[in-house]
Amino acid sequence: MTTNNDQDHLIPIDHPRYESLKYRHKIIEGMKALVVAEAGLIAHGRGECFDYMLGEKTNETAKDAIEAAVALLLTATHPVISVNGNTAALCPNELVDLSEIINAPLEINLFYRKEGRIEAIKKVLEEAGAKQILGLDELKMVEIEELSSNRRNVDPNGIKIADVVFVPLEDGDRTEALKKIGKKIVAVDLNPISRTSIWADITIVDNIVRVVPEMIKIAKKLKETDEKNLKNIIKRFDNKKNIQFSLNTIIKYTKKQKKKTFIKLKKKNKNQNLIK
Ligand code: PTJ
Repeated sequence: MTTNNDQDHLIPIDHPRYESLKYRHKIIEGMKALVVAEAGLIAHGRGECFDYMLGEKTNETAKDAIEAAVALLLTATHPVISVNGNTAALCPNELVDLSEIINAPLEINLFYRKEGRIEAIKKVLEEAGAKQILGLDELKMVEIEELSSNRRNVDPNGIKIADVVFVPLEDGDRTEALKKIGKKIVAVDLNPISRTSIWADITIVDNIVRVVPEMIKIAKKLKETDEKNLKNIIKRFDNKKNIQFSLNTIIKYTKKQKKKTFIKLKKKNKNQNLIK
């Protein structure tokens, strides 16, 4: 008998949407294991929609943002990687590798609190090789007053003292609040006009599953260069322009698809008329 748990075996590797279905499945399995919040499924769907309109690939605009992001994280005194349910389900191994390479601890910070979620995410990260995880002991957490959501509880050794916070897949409020208390923010958000995207210092408009491996690659390279070079990369980067370029990519891609679809529809109508 086929059950929901067998769904991954049903995706043939040559399926044209294999990659997308594979990550959908990770999110579904993550939700069953309490790693992903129910709302995480909806957030993923929203991300998929934007990814589709960006051509589902890492473009040059995103690569520029990734390079600047890595440079900023490497020059930070206390960089921190904030981990939520979706990111833990989608790319745990890569998050652990990035954390080691850029020397930034992983801190679990959740929007949707539910008993067992922190433990479930901790397990996933530990299985991926994480040695140190922040944000685990709720009694030791301190509050960020500027924030009213659950995310206000942060680790005193992590986000609280961080100068640069990496926040992949965020809900709107936090970036704004963290900016107000003087943190620099690197965001990953497929929606270039979300509040997070607009408030962040560096906005990477791309899918987290492609971003983190690319960050690892760039970090290995940039670690070999000097501080002056890293600072120049940061100085050259213009987030406002980068967001505009991402929006242009969506517009261009949509126009191209519109043309292609019209050609297909024309052909289809012709064939149907021939059959008649
Ligand atoms: O695990 P929790 O409790 O901390 O909750 C995590 C979610 C993601 C559910 C929570 O932060 C949330 O509700 O976020 P939002 O407000 O839905 O925003 C998530 C943003 O991430 C949206 O703008 C999506 O387009 C974007 N997004 C979704 N999937 C991806 C993505 N961006 C990059 N890569 C993705 N795979």
